Amino acid sequence: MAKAIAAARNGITHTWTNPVVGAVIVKNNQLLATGYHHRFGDMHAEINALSHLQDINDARGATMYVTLEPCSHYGKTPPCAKRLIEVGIKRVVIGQQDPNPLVSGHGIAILKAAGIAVTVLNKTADLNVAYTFFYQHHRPLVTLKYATSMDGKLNDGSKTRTLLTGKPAYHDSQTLRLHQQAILIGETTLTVDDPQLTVRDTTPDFPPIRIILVNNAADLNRNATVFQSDAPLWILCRQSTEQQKWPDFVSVFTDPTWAPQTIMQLLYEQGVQSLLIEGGAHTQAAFSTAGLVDRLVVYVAPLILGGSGLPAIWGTGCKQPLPFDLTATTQLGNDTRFDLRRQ
Ligand code: AOF
Ligand code: ZN
Repeated sequence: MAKAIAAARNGITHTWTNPVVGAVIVKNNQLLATGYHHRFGDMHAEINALSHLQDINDARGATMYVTLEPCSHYGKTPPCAKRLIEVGIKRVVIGQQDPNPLVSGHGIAILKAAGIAVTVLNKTADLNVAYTFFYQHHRPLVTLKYATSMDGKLNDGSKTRTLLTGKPAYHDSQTLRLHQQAILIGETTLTVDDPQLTVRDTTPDFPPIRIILVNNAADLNRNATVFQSDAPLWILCRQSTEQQKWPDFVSVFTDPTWAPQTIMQLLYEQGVQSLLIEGGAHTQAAFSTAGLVDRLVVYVAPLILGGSGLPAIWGTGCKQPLPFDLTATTQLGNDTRFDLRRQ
């Protein structure tokens, strides 16, 4: 299974809303083939492993170790469970039952009905944290990310972007974006920071959807940097007073309040499994107090801003302190990254 897990990892950042999956085929204590799901829409790991056998007849009587339950449905590809039966696999060891209701338990049932010995280990859910979370909780896994000074401030109170952290933290935050399916900011951040919200250091196979929360879509400045990339851009507005002609990469959604729960519902319906919130203080407060922050990534820069800058979370008050567990601290040049997980 360790080899199947290592193979699965090769798919990270390429499989988009599909899980990363790895598979190995073993017979007479010999590793015959390894495979993984390379990219969204491509063949599944099990079929990829079978394709690496010298002779397909070698599959007869073999054991497959696969990190996720083999699928039972006709999706972009035919069901893997059926194929494993056809080629004569005798035993399947599964790392995790598939949380996707299309498959969950059905793949195992099909294999068992064909007389295949099946073992489920429950040890690979860490490979697909957001995928698993999405199907279990019916909303995306939410990570809140911000950078602060030593006195916990986001900016110096001026109307322009305050640069707090250095180059290593910048590159690190680009990697963080690369692993997300959507990035959300509020209107003040859009105006003050004028960000592009794209992944910069690499070209992602599937760029995260950029989501901006604004009051009136008609008031948006069309020269804003966010319009200079054609990565998907969703405008969540409370009103849109005129019929606009938007570029193809833009989608507009209207709701009078856009409460965090309503945003979660939209993202769930649209199949978005992970969301990164990148500001500002009010948006961060709204999601925190709604209990919708699952992960925190905080970059702390070694300086004091003082003055009238905004604290990281500002506006809506928490009824009681929100407890997190610290999972990692990383030094990035002069800055420190704190990783926390909701208790
Ligand atoms: C994958 N790769 O290696 C396995 C998957 O739309 P499809 O046909 O690609 O099916 C996607 C679903 O298939 C996915 O949500 C999961 O339930 C199941 N297994 N998917 O992308 C794989 N084994
Ligand atoms: Zn499959």
